[in-house]
Amino acid sequence: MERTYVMIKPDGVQRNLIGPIVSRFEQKGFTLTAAKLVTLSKETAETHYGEHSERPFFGELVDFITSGPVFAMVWEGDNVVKTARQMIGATNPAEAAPGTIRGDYAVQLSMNVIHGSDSVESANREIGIFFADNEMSTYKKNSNEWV
Ligand code: RTP
Ligand code: MG
Repeated sequence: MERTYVMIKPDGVQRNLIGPIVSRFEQKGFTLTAAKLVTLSKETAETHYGEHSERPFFGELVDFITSGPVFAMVWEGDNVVKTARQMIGATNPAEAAPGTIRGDYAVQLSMNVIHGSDSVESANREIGIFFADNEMSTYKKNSNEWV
C-alpha cells in the first residue's frame, strides 16, 4: 500500500489547524500510519529540504520550519502521494484553488501550513527521516471496505 509523508508546519500547528487537516485526510478515506508533534533540529530540516539547499530562500525555509513544533504524519492509501498533493494545493497559496488546504487556510508562500511528499521516492526518503519502523502501525479499518 502506498504511503506519503505529510507535515503540518509551525504556522498550521499554532493556528489550531491540526484537527481540521487530520479530518480532511480521514474523511477522504486514507489511513493514519504514524503521527507525532516534534520540533525539528536544523540538521533534520536541512536534510528534509536538501533539494532546495542552493535556493535563495533555503535559510529562511529552515529557520521557519524549525521555529516551533510541526505535526509529522504518515498516511496510507491508493495513490495517496498524488492525491495528498492535490488536497494540499499549489505551493503559493495565492494560486491554490479554494477547497484545497492551502487555498482555504494560507496566504503567504513561506507560511503555507503544510508539506506533502512530491513523489513516491520522496515519500520513502522523508518517512525514513522522521519515523522509525516501530513507530508505524499497520492495521485495517472496517471503513476501508467502502473506499
Ligand atoms: P513543501 O515541500 O513544503 O510541501 O512545498 P512544495 O513541494 O509545494 O514546494 P517546494 O518547491 O518543495 O518548496 C518548499 C517550500 O519552500 C518555500 N518556498 N519559498 N521564496 C520562494 O520563492 C519559495 N519557493 C518555495 C515554500 O514555503 C514551499 O512550501
Ligand atoms: Mg516540496
